[in-house]
Amino acid sequence: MAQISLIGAPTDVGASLAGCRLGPGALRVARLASGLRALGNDVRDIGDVAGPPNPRREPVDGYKHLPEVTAWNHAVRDAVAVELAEGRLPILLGGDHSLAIGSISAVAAHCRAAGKKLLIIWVDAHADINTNEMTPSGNIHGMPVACLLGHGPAELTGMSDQVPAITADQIHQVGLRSVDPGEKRFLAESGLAVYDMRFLDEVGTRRAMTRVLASVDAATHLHLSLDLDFVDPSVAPGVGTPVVGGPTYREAHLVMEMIADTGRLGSLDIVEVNTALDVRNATAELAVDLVESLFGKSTLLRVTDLANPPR
Ligand code: NNH
Ligand code: MN
Ligand code: MN
Ligand code: MN
Repeated sequence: MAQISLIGAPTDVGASLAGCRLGPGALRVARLASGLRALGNDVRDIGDVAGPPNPRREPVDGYKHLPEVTAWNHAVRDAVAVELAEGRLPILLGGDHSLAIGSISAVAAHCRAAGKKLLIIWVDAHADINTNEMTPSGNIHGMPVACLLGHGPAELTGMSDQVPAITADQIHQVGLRSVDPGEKRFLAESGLAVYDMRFLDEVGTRRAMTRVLASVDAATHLHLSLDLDFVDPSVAPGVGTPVVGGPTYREAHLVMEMIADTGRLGSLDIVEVNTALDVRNATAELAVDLVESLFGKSTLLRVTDLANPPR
């Protein structure tokens, strides 16, 4: 059982389409907190952090809304750091995926201070490893992995206790199926572990996840960065940049269940839920279902329950 803190960051300054600023509210309406409490967790909702509105400006030097993205990420970084310092497990409710820069910068600094080994599982249809020179869009939600690896503007690469915030061996990407040409080169050069859709098809979700999690041990802090566009858009329609050919409802659940089984989840981002594009809040409800599995909800008793069976 975990001490969980929910942190809302209602913004879409890093995205292409407006609407994921409504994500935190949609996730709350889908009963995220009560779902987690029903599993025995202590849940504190700290509310939303604040930041500037979306100015809807054109990119400058290849970055759209860099000052606004920076401001939101400072707020997220600081809120996540406070909850981690109190020994709690922060869940960032986005908002767009650029917010993972602040969230993971705080997590990386925390892990270094605590002597923990950080492994980030980046679950997404996209690689999010663009730079201002490679980006097709200028949207910073396509750049957080590059920024965390030290490639980006100083405002965003310098949010942790060191630059780069993380190294390529600390991140494994799962579910990719839309990677821009510059990103393909960057991924190959950085040697980052990518389990793309073809890999999941050929090897199977279970065996792929066994490899993703192979290095996890008692000293590991797992951070899951969950972009809801990971799941096939037939199941997760409420996202700004849907890509066909994603995991089914059950395949996505197996990914969560296998992470749950490690018992090492230390922090989580839930991002890119775009309520304005959703159908009856289905994508927020899917996110809550996935998070319940991530925190151990299962059909049958789990091995870890046997010592302490629920009544
Ligand atoms: N790769 C594209 C870009 O950089 C799309 C990124 N969109 C995402 N990423 N939703 O997860 O603009
Ligand atoms: Mn993403
Ligand atoms: Mn994505
Ligand atoms: Mn439910």
